Amino acid sequence: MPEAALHVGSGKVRELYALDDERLLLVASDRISTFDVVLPTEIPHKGRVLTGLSAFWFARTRHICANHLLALRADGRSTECRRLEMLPIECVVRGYLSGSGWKDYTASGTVCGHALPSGLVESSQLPEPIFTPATKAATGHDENIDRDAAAELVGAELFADVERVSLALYGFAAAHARERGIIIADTKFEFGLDGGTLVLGDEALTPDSSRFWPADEYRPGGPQPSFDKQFARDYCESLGWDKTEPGPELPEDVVTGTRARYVEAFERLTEIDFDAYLADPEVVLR
Ligand code: PZK
Repeated sequence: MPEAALHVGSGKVRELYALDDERLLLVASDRISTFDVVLPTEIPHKGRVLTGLSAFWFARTRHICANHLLALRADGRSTECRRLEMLPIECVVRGYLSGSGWKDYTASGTVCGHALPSGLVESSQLPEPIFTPATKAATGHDENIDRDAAAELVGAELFADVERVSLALYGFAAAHARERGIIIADTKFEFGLDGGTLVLGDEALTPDSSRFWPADEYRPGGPQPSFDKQFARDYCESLGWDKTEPGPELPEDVVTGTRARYVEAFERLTEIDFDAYLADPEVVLR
């Protein structure tokens, strides 16, 4: 637990504390959400998997963009971060057509002002990755916005920077993951400013901030199985649950299978044994 730290925010599955004026502590829990509802059953080590993966990407993308990571704590689930002035947009990059991108394409043939070729199907790979910013909705869901609206919110110069950096981060990570059997279909970055410098914040390139798909099961033309959450989703669907609060408890075999998939994603992407991470989290930074 954080020592004398003020709780400053809660996400669905994470907590944020202030350490001092310059530093925050981001703590990832083992909670899991499906269909946007947090379930009552935890997935052991899920928070450590996400924290370790995020730290791994921060360490390996410093040549592309500075990031907020100051220290990874020995518990493996807490990161000390530089406090930033966060930008008011979600920086989403899509390499494949899924979720709200697919929905917008079916309605208009465009996503966030990007005109896309006709004939694409659900989960199609895009001719090239696109930057599709969204507003941060206080309640409910983020709303996709076009480049003019995003540039209005952050300024034209900063918009150009976050677009270029987001595409470079996604390109680097998607190529790394694809070589290891994982498709990163899309991902969301959050940036902030430190002085005038653009800095990558939040968690990055985790299964909670991205869609991870098993490459060997990729079949465009419909929704793809989630690398990490598919067992939990399938179980929830099998119950006929109406996807409103409260979510169902997960049985032990679903918990075990889901945990194994998170650990598999970690080990494939980092090429580090997860037990080695638990023994010494800083292995992901080296
Ligand atoms: C910041 N959030 C999201 C909300 C969470 C996370 N480095 C930073 N500097 C300033 N603010 C933030 C960050 C980061 N990361 C992130 N909100 C503010 C959030 C609630 C719980 F765990």
